[in-house]
Amino acid sequence: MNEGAYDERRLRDFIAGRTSGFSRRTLLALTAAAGVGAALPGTPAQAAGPIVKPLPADLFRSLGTNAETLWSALKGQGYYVPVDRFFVRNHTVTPTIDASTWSLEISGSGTRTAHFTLDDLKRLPSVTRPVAIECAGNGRGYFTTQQGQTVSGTAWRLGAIGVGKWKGVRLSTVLRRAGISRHAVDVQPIGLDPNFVSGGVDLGPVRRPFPVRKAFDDVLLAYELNDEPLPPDHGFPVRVVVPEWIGISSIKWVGRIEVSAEPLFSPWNTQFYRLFGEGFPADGAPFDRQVVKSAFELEPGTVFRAGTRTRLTGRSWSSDGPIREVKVSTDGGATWRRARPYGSTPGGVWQRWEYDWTPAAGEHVLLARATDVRGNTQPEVTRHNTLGYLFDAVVKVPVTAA
Ligand SMILES: Nc1nc2c(c(=O)[nH]1)N[C@H]1C(S)=C(S)[C@@H](COP(=O)(O)O)O[C@H]1N2
Ligand SMILES: [Mo]
Repeated sequence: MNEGAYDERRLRDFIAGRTSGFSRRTLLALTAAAGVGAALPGTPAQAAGPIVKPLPADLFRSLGTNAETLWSALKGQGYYVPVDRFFVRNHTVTPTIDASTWSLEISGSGTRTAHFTLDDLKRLPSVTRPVAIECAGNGRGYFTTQQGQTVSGTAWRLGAIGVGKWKGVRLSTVLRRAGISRHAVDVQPIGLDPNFVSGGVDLGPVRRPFPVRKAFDDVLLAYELNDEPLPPDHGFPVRVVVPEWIGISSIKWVGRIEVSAEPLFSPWNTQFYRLFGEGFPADGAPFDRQVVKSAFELEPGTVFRAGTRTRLTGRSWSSDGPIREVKVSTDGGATWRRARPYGSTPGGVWQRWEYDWTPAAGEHVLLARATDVRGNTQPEVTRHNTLGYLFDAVVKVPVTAA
């Protein structure tokens, strides 16, 4: 298939809501031909260390350039995850960006070119929305520790999720003002952090395209998190927030948004963030949405007092709608009972729940399984994929009572 034919087919796939069935080699060739990778002139992005905010050991587990939230640190917290414990996923480092000289460029074959300063964006009508940012690899470590499988990537437990209250401007508002063409099909935000180098290859700036349809549906350009200006680690001065889609969609430190009349590709939708392995297409299966998960607000190995009633708490979430029911087992899965939901659930992003338990002395295995309003639920085993994405199986949490 030549490139023209390929593009046509890809375009038809996009329009039909399908994104599978194309050749990886063609994709890689296209990625190379696109000539992406040059940093924007006049927008210095200095390294300030992988992560700027403090990462105390009672709030975070550090994983290279990333840090995951300890679930015990969410106990007693409200619906939103405070910034001091919001997980960070950096491909390289948090850049230092001067908001007074920063501007956002909108350009490409599907739009007129336009620039917006931070003040320009703040003058546009704003929206505030509860949205979860969750890494597609959240739970990846359990492929190994629970399923005995080999996967590559950061071995997250379940702490690569945070629900925030994001304020910003609708991407659709900005794209209309810029002068988006009716021929535009794809939108690709590009980060101002340093280029990502993998296996000695410079893959250019972090970026991942999504369809114009999604851009006009519910995507935000956020400049506030939890009623404060965006913190450096979470994308200051402006990040993209893509509700219900995997975290990589929500590009931080956005400097340019490419709007294209042709389908766009980046290593982040061809090499990474596809499902590879046995039973998947050779080119990998594409995906954008998250799955159903549950977590107890405690660490594995917690020691409880035997014979004393204790209140277990946790949270469950799905990208496909609010949670309908959570069941808990305290005996390794032999018996299950309903957990009690509590608290307000703005936007239905996740559900807090509690479960009273009086443990006998000894070892116990806790499990929680959620079902959302559409009937999606958590399996016992997640189907293996080599990059370890979308782990949704019920997690076994060993604890002790003494
Ligand atoms: N520019 C840029 N945007 C990025 C990333 C990055 O490394 N650089 N990481 C992505 C990934 S993989 C995730 S999971 C989320 C994490 O957002 P957070 O660090 O605010 O929690 O940001 C996404 N946006
Ligand atoms: Mo991620």
